[in-house]
Amino acid sequence: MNWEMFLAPYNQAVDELKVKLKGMRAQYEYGSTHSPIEFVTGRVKPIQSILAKARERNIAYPDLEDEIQDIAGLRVVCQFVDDIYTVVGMLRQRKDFDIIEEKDYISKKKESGYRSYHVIIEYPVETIQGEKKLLAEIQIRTLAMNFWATNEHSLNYKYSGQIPIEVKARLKKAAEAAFQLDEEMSKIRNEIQEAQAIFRKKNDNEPTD
Ligand code: 0O2
Repeated sequence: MNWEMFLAPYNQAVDELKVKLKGMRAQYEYGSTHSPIEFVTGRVKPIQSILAKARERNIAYPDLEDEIQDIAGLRVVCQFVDDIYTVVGMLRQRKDFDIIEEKDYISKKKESGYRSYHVIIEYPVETIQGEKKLLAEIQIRTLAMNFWATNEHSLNYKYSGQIPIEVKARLKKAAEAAFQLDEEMSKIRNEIQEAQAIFRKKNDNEPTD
């Protein structure tokens, strides 16, 4: 198996999608309006993780491309829960990829406490052999959801997926706290955005050397 060749179009897709999603944020900034996107990250799944997922699910090589939807992964992090739905709405309108599935782990969180909105897309990459359509997963979540998921992911890694019960219980409490934080921030969203608009204006008016 030539991994470099297999992963090349996925690397290209992640690079291109990062530019496109960051471009959405930049367009809001030029207009000096609140951006629903706080930041964007992207990664190609490490080979070891692809192999582990394939082993776990009994997936053979030729089916990797169809069965593992997040070999190309993008993450859009937002300030507020409502921003997530604004981003999803914008993704639905785009003409440069097709959405093939949406997984709403916000209205229905996972057993672990995980919350996030996943959009699986079919993205065309131009290669020297012609167009290649591949799957990519865009995870859209708030800063609070991201904080929780990042920490839970580290613990899962540390304990090889077998997090002790007492740590699991704490993670559930933390997930509830993150949910409450999102709720409270949503309630004072207008106040926060007014303050941020004042900062933006002040920075725009300040002379640059
Ligand atoms: P990594 O290391 O982030 O790449 P499905 O077939 O739909 O049941 P699948 O294909 O795993 O399951 O899709 P799902 O559930 O949407 O999860 C895909 C990715 O979402 C995961 O990739 C994680 O990035 C994230 N995710 C899902 N559940 C959890 C969770 O409970 N905790 C955390 N921290 N992240 C989660 P990988 O390959 O698991 O991991």
